[in-house]
Amino acid sequence: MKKKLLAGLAVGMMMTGVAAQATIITEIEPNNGSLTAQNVDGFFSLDSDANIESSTTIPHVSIQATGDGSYDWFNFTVSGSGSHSVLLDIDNGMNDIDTTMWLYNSTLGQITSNDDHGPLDNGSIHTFDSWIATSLLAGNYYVRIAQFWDNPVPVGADYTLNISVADHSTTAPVPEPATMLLMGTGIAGLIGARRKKKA
Ligand SMILES: [Ca+2]
Ligand SMILES: [Ca+2]
Ligand SMILES: [Ca+2]
Ligand SMILES: [Ca+2]
Repeated sequence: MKKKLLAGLAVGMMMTGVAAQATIITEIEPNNGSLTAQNVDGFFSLDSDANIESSTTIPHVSIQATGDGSYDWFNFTVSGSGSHSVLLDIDNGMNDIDTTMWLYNSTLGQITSNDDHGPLDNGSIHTFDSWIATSLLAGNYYVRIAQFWDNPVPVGADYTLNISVADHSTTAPVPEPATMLLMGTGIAGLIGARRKKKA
């Protein structure tokens, strides 16, 4: 019983460490309209991610989303003078969902939309995954995800939305030593539990 508890703790700590490094956040429902859009401003980082263009130089956030039969709205801010490059990249949509993606300004004026994108980028296995590369002035913006052409995201259909915004502020990374210490403690606990059983 104790050993199982320790093993669970160790795995939990390791998963926490990995999640913090990869900067993947989970979609929070209900985000079915602009009023309940999920704001992602607090989760940008420069963590290396092969599925995201220029991940170590352009701040980005990854949202792991799972459909529940509703539209999915997300909200982010662009800051600073002049225009800033912004990339909205759907990965892992297909074969679950043929996405369509809309970009709106703060007053819900449509800026652009995209259905499919080619050639394939890292993280997508089909050109049906959406992609918007644009340049935006400072302001608040909305992204809406639908199933082609304009239908709610089907129940259980999952996808990843990567939002990259040049010059976006990044969150302080989880301190490496603390993560390593947590993982170490978990592993030490596991070894201790095994030794006790053998003795
Ligand atoms: Ca990608
Ligand atoms: Ca939703
Ligand atoms: Ca993609
Ligand atoms: Ca599409």
